[in-house]
Amino acid sequence: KKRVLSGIQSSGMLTLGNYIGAMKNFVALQHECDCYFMVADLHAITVHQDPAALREQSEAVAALYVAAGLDPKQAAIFMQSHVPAHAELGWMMTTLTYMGELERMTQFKDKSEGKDAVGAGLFVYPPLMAADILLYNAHLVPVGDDQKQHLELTRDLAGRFNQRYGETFVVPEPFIPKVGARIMSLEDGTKKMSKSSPSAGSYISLLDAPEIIRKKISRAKTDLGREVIYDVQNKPEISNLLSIYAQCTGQTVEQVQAQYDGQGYGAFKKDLAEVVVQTIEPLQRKYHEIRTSGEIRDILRSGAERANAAAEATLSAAKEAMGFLPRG
Ligand code: AQP
Repeated sequence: KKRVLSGIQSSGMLTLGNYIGAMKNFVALQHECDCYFMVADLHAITVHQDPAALREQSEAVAALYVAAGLDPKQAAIFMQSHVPAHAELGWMMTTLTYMGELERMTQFKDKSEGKDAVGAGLFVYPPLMAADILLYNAHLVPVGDDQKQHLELTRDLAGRFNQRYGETFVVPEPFIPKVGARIMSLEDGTKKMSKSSPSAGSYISLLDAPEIIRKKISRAKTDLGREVIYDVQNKPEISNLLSIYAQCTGQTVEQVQAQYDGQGYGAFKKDLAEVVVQTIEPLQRKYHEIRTSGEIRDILRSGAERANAAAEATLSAAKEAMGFLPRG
């Protein structure tokens, strides 16, 4: 069986972008692969988090995994901070990484742009992400398009470690969806939909009430003209809405486009809102059941046990290869 590792930061409420770009694939892979899905709380603190909010968001992300269809009996669902090996191997990978490599990361450039105080954690985030993946010797990493560059660096670091210290890690492959790998902001079709955006109208949260979803979609920016056509270059906003529609209904973008041939943006957006509500409502029902039952703590406890067992074995091998003295 192929091994899979991925995660989502608990830096806010998950968006439709996280669902389409990442979580849907987590669910699809869980039966055929040996899966580990973490809530990336160590990554979340690369930007300041209020402690109470971080606790709530972390539990919420774990519950959303289950609500979206992850089965804790199949996949290990765990908090990154419950597996200390992440921080340890993260440090080891940081020492293998060049400053120049980190300076080239577009996510760092985007997130630090215009800020005068930028946390060092944001800069060294990629080697921690490499450690996350390499600890499980993951073959596949289901992520959205924005993580492609970090994954390339992970592959380079795995290769560098193996070359310097002997074969230790599996070099992982990205698993990126063909459509929906980059869902864009509802207010700007050139920017990624992001859970930590200061503007709530730019994203659909998985916990937004149906009326809010309808309002956000009706206000979503649309390109000039009135034809519902998929053309990312000239019509980025309507193309994004077409991808969302297609991803929620399981149709191709061409099918959706044909369905709205000759109809204006208004009719399309109205239907899109219903399609999104229908996708999210069952997930929300399940989410509230899970939160009320309190079962998430048990799920995380057993997930952490499985994850620690796998991660500690790899960490020991990596430490030995690097030349650390065994504790005896
Ligand atoms: N807009 C998106 N479209 C498709 N996929 C997306 N992902 C994120 N945004 C989109 C994918 O979701 C996974 C988890 O992302 P993350 O939490 O690790 O951080 P991120 O990529 O930086 O996502 P956000 O939502 O923008 O978070 P913040 O605002 O905290 O930085 C990844 O697989 C990602 O590709």
